[in-house]
Amino acid sequence: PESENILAEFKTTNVLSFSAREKSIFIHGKLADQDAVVILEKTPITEDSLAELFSDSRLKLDMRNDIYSTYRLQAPPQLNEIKTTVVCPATEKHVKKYQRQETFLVEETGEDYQSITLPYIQKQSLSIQWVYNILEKKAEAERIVYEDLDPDVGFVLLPDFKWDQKQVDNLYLIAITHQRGIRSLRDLTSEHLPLLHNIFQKGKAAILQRYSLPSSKLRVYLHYQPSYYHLHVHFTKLGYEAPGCGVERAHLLADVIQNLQSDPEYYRTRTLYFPLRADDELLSKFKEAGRL
Ligand code: M7G
Repeated sequence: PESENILAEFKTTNVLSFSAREKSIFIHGKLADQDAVVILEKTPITEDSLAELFSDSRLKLDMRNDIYSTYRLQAPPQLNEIKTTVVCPATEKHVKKYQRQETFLVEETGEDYQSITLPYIQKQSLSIQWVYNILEKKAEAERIVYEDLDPDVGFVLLPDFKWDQKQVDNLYLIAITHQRGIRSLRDLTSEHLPLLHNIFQKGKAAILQRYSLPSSKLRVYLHYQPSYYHLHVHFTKLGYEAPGCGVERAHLLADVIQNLQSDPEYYRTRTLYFPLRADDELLSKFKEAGRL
């Protein structure tokens, strides 16, 4: 569906980050007096589109030298789209999330979690209204790839909004649990093993069925710290370096399951390591507590 060009009114405040290699730019600005973050990203060129690209484009010669020549190809509009994400109204946390920043590794014991992290996330974390909208079919209902409605072990599997679904090479889905109140890895105990097994097995089966991608091609993991404190599992294509998926934040679901099998309280008690941005208030809390 077509919608009016809201970006005509967008006023740029500053560029949060830019990558020539990833062909993306993250911009902070105003949309009708509200803070907004806009992400623009050129999409990959797929093999399927080549025939159309070659036959329907205009080619302008830049230079020719011996056996070498370079051109500018003007692709037809449908093959030259820019994936655009708008967050509006954006909170200060959103602006920070997308700003390139130096990061520091934090060492969080089970006690640190109780005394520093938990009180902080209880008052400061990003809203998870978007998650409830998905679970209640108030948004993205038509995008759902698979759903298990069981209130305990059920979940919704759907494309992550980072994925435009045009090619399987950068496949990215998320499984969101129907059960509410599981904030993160830290809340998991052996009681949740049936839930985790269910997401793992049925998520992989649904992806095989829909995208013909076998589980040997999938990276299935949780983030700690996540940005949104409602349990969800990331499914990405192996080998695709999804943005924001640093090794320090990722915990493979297969490992999470095994760790809980060998110690029911594993994630309550272990020291966990994760990077935080220089301007993250949680980092200041760790500093204030003398833990950094
Ligand atoms: P996370 O580990 O909490 O945080 O993952 P991260 O964004 O720092 O990785 C949340 C995941 O949900 C991310 O992969 C987001 O791209 C994705 N996501 C966030 N929002 C607000 C939406 C949304 O509204 N719809 C969908 N489909 N995915 C979203």
